[in-house]
Amino acid sequence: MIDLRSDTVTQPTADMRRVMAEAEVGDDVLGDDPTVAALEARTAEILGMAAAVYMPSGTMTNQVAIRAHTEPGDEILIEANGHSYFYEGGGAAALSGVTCRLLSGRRGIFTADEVRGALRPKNIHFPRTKVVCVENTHNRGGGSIWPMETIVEVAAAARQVGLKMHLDGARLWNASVATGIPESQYARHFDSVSVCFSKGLGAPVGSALAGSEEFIERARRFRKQFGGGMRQSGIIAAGALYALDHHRDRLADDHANARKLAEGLAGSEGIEIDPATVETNIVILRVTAAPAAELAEKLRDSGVLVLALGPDMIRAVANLMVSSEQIDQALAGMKAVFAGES
Ligand code: TLP
Repeated sequence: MIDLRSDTVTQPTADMRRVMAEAEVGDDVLGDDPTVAALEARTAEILGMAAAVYMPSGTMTNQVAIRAHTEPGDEILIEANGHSYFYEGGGAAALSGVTCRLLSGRRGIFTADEVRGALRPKNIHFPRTKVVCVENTHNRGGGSIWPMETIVEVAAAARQVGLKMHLDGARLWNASVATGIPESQYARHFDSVSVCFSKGLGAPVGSALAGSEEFIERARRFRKQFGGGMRQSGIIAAGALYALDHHRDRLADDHANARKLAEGLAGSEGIEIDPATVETNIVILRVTAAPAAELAEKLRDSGVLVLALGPDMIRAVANLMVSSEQIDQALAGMKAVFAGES
């Protein structure tokens, strides 16, 4: 099987497993795990932020960030396809008691004017808006990269009225590799940044939330409250540390593979894809021949795994487990299925 469902399917390499097996560990809830502490320090350093805290998942880092920036009854601004709204089980409502005001972006990207348009006067009738959530790269936007000038403008609009900025940077590594802009240059426009180790980087578990010392201290309290305090978690943090130092640059291979897939599929019967929109490792296809779920089933029969993300939307994600040769094989299978030949 050629597994293009997600970059979350990536498995730890032999070298990564070796480092994990030998990791020094301790009880992290008691502050005793040296490997977790090293991962948190390294993440904060890469992002140019004061502190970071390790958690089991990207969902938890986003939800803890929302909780730490708000109080029940507040409101957050997020794009309508944003992961923290779309794919986190209604966590913002359930765990933080906040409402989501949805902005309609283009490929996940919205403007400062759209933020300004959503601002409310100070009045007892309204929820208090607290934070603007940005996702870079944007998952349902097709791995799209936020232009730096748009980030700067959105951050300025937010700051002007005292709103905080949160970055869901699950795939910030991909944005940095694609643009050559260091992660820290993106991060400096945000009050909190969530990054994932278990996607393109190939580590088995975990994400980190970074921010000021004070913010991270507050986040640690909510991590515990949400059940994310871990013991001897250095064994998984070691995989993440290894990935930070060894697997970031190789994301360029995934980007090349995604581009190759998109270029190979462009113009095929039964689908719409503009390869110029493929900026990182995610390829989103509009399918016209049959419902996406049906096509995904047929692709499975021909040895290619993808996800149907909507009635006419299929996502293929290049990742560490898929070689350039396998992309060629996947291409042949996909073309046949989309053309109704198998
Ligand atoms: N995304 C997963 C699914 O949940 C859709 C995927 O396969 O892409 N932020 C972004 C931008 C994400 O894409 C994801 C995972 C998360 C946060 C959540 O990370 P986890 O899965 O660790 O909770």
